Order: sequence, then C-alpha cells, then structure tokens
Amino acid sequence: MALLPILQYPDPRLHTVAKPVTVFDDALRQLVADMAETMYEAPGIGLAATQVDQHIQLIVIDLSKEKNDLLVLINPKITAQSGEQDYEEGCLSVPGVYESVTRAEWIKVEAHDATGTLFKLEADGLLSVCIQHEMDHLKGKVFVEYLSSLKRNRIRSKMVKHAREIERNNY
Ligand code: K1U
Ligand code: ZN
Repeated sequence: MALLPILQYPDPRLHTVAKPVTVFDDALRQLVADMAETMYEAPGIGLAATQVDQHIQLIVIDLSKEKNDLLVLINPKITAQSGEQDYEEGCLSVPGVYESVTRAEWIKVEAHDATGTLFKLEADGLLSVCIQHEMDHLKGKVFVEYLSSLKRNRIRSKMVKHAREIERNNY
C-alpha cells in the first residue's frame, strides 16, 4: 500500500470533472486501498479520487472511530433527497479551514463497490454530508465555493502564503 499526495486548494487540478469507472480490476482495488490508507493517515473521514489527482468517480469514506468500516462508492448517483442541514465542514485539500455549508439532510444513493456490484444506500446526518462533499470533489467543486467570495479569497490567499512558506523552508 502507499500514501498518496493530496492536492491542496487552490490547485487547479481540483476543478477537474471525474470520469465514470468502466473497468473494475486489481489496479482499481489497489487505488482504493491506497486512498483508504491516505485518508486514515491524514486523518480524515472521506477522500475523493480527485484529491489524489486521479480523475475517476471513486470515493472512500469511514466514519468509524476504529477505522474498520470502509465505504467505497464508485460512480455514485443521488437518486432522491430531502430536507436541509447545516454542518461545519472540513477538507483535507483545505487544511485548517472549517466552515458551515447547507446540504440535503437525507439522500438515497446508488453506487458500485470495488468489485463492480451495484448497491443502494440511504444516508442522513454526517454520512449524508460527507457523501455530498465527496461527490462535489468528483464534479470539480471544493466546499469553499459555497462561501462568499470575500471568505473564499481570504482562504485562497492564506493557502497560497502557506504553500510559499513551506517551499521556502525546503530550500
Ligand atoms: O474530502 C475531504 O477532504 C475529507 C473531509 C471530509 C468531510 C469532513 C467533514 C464534513 C464533510 C466532509 C475530512 O475528512 S476533513 C477532516 C475531518 O473532518 C476529521 C478528521 C479526523 C477525525 C474526524 C474528522
Ligand atoms: Zn474535501
């Protein structure tokens, strides 16, 4: 298994629209394993393939404390939704930033697992938020795009400054 570098906002590759997965092979399952390891190590509760510069419709999520309940969603589609909820979201591509976003409270999702089997899932609360956040990544959307342009530009400047400082310290 391998730890994968996570793209940091405002990297333009985060705005790439992911393509559907068409082949469910060992290379895909290796990517799932590497993404899970990367998410657990970060640590985070979700990761989209977009964030590791792989532009296919693949998401991993694990909300368990024990890190033993991995959910793999491939080519996910929301088929029904209802209600609204606000949640203070974070993102491994925008470290240190937590901001409230309004999303659907309940969703019904269809997706394939890593073997290609189609399954259906209903989610509410944090799982619903996390699936919607990760599905946005697959569409090339980062959660800061729900914020005002003032807030988003402040976050962008902070991230660019931080990246420059890291680069300078590496010389
Ligand atoms: O997409 C990502 O970058 C992962 C993100 C998922 C997410 C969190 C909260 C709301 C919506 C989506 C994260 O995992 S950020 C880190 C985080 O929330 C966390 C980290 C350790 C323990 C518990 C939570
Ligand atoms: Zn994210």
